[in-house]
Order: sequence, then structure tokens, then C-alpha cells
Amino acid sequence: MSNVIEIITGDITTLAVDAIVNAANSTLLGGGGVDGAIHRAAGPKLVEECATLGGCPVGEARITKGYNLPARFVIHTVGPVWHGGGNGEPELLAACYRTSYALARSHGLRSIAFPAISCGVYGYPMEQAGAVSLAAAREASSSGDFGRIVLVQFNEPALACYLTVARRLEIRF
Ligand code: AR6
Repeated sequence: MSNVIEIITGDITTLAVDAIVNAANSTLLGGGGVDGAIHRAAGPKLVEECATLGGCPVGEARITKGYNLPARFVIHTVGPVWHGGGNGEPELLAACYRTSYALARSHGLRSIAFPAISCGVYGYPMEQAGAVSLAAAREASSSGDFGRIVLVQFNEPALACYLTVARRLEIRF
């Protein structure tokens, strides 16, 4: 099943995968949304480790342990804030996915779950972000390096949006 991408609804903090990806901010010191949920579920040791990392620029990623999470690792990436799409947002979002997969690969991780990076507080339109996320997932999946790629949506409208984009891109899910 290595070339099938899972697109599901749910809470990413409950997934027992090698790594879950966090939609963080450049301080890496926690926040709201999925970032807040991951820090709450992981426990206080996560922010202690994050504080040693010195932050993270937009489009890059950093890895920590998962602590109390079922996931072994957390990959923290910083998505772009949406400013209309003409300020490099698509390239920066693609970089988030690319660097997260690369970091997972370099740690020998085979299963990874992503939230919809930038689609909450940062205001990135879900359909456009879905196309970036799905294209990155297709590339990672075709590399054969990952046994499981999960794209986690928080609600049904987001799921429906991703499924529409996946069909349009003719991605198997
Ligand atoms: N599981 C899966 N998806 C979730 C969860 C969850 N538990 N909780 C929220 N989402 P956001 P951003 C979805 O705002 O836009 C933070 O304060 C949510 O519905 O978490 O990248 C950081 O510290 C949305 O679709 O991240 C940054 O300051 C998606 O996750 C800033 O927000 C991302 O929404 C980052 O903003």
C-alpha cells in the first residue's frame, strides 16, 4: 500500500505514526490551533526541547521527540501567512512539505501525518493548499520511502475539499 495516500478527518495528536507534522510558528514555542493541541498532548517536555532549537524560518522544518504523543517524533514546520498568493506563498508551502518529508527520510521514518499547514490562522485557501499538499504527498509516495502518508483534515468540509483536489490531480487515495 506504499503508493496510497490516506486522506482522513480526525485529531492528528491521536495518530500512532513515526512522525506527525506540526503547523508551528517561527518561534517554535507553541501557539493555538494544531500547534496548541500537539503541545498539550505531548506535555511540557516538548516546549523544553523546542526552546533549544532557536526557532525555524518559514518553509523549513525541525524535528523533536514526541514525548507523550503516540507519534515517536514531531516535525515542526512553519507555513507562510497568506497574503493573496503573490508573495511566494505556494513555493513556501511546498517547501514546508518537501523539507518535512526530507527530514523524516533522513531519520529513517516510514510513516508520517500532516495537518493542513497554513489553512487555519495563517489563512491559506484550503483548495490551493490541498493541491500543494497532495502534489508533495504524491511525490513522496512515489519515492517508495514511506509506507504510510496520512493527510489529516479537521472537519468534513476540509476533507471534501481535499478529496475533490485529489480526484482532479488523479491521485490514488
Ligand atoms: N488535528 C488536525 N488538524 C487540526 C487540529 C488537530 N488537532 N487542530 C487544528 N487543525 P492552524 P496555521 C487544523 O491554525 O494556519 C498556531 O497558533 C485546522 O482546522 O493550526 O498553519 C501556530 O503557533 C487547520 O485546517 O495552523 C502558528 O502561529 C489546520 O489544522 C499558527 O497557528 C492548520 O491550522 C499557524 O497557523
